[in-house]
Amino acid sequence: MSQQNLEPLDIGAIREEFPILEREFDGQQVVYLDNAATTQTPDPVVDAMSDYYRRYNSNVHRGIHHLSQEASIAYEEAHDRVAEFIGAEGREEVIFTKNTTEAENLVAYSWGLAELEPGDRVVLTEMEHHASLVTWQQIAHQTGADVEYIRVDERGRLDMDHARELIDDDAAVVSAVHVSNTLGTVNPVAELTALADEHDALSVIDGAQAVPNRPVDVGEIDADFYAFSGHKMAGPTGIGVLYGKQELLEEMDPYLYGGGMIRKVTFDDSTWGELPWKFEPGTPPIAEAVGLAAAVDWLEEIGMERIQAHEEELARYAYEQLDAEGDVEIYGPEPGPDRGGLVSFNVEGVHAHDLASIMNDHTVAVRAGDHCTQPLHDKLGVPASTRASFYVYNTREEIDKLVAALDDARQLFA
Ligand code: C6P
Repeated sequence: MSQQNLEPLDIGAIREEFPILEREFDGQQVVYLDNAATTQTPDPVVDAMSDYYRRYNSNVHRGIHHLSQEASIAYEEAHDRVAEFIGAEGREEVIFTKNTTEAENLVAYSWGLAELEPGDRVVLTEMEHHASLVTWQQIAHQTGADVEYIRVDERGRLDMDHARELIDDDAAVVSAVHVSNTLGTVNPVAELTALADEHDALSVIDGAQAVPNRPVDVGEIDADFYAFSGHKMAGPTGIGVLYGKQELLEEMDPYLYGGGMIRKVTFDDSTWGELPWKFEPGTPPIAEAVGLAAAVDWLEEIGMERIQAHEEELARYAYEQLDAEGDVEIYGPEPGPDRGGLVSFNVEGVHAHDLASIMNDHTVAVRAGDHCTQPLHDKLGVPASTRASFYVYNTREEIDKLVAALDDARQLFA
């Protein structure tokens, strides 16, 4: 994408909306580089949720009193806001779930259990997060379908020749991550959904690491389903989104049953309500929906292109600084348009957890572990990696602090 014409972000002003970033531990200000796990929440989002609790907290779709009406309108309009943000046709295509994981389970249980048969092929990628990998693996065990994985090459990119081999007429599902939470790779998801479509396979895209930091248009990607989480995009925990094409959602049975999702219930049977409520039984995440809509407003006001440009710039800087160290192995593609805003790495002779612990002594928050991509780490030949992941409020100076902390780790462990 062209970064030249984009006005740079006013990071100072943005940071003022995140009091948490001023916190200090042992006299050192926190450097938060664990944004792929959860991003921080700006004041306008916290204020929107606080306003809900202070002024119109009530259950939705159940009461005819004023408070319930206000809560219901806010909850419903949050669907509209998210639909507009991702280019969906309308609220019918936006289902609120608990998180990306639940969104993936909804598709796998509701569509997968009903439709998969022995001999069908479920095509995943070797860089899938456990949220889709484990889910489809288990549904395949239950239905007799086979799971195959599109290979990841030595630079952390998908082998698209292998994808074309696997996505043939036996393929029933293609489920792929948009941006890898471990390698940072931005996958050619529109190409994958087109291949799936050519062979009448269902396409499911995990957008947990994409929607927070780049413009995403589900119409352009043309996936049947697209999943993401509120807490990775400046929104609250406890809410995720499953986008689904309306005609598919109409045909599918619910994944969870209960109140709020039915049309008619008798002692013998039940029928289902309208979309999206058919997939949202029980009391939904109302305050969280209000917070998510506020997060979308906040992100759009900054501009998704500018956020993407800022993250790409930070990822490039971090990659180059770490690469210059000599004893650091970095996973995933070189900096460029197919690398998102995170860098996973290992320092020779230092375990990832020890490194993260030294980083914490410097008040630098990073994640160490397998990042819920165990099979990918097996393939990389390491049990764990350390990951620095960036967001709209991070700076080059924070990356310098991360790099400076490496020396301590070497002295202690290498
Ligand atoms: N990754 C991390 O990398 P939930 O926890 O349901 O909100 O999101 C699950 C999920 C699904 N797909 C991808 C690509 C993800 O990165 C994640 C969450 C976090 O630190 C936690 S493992």
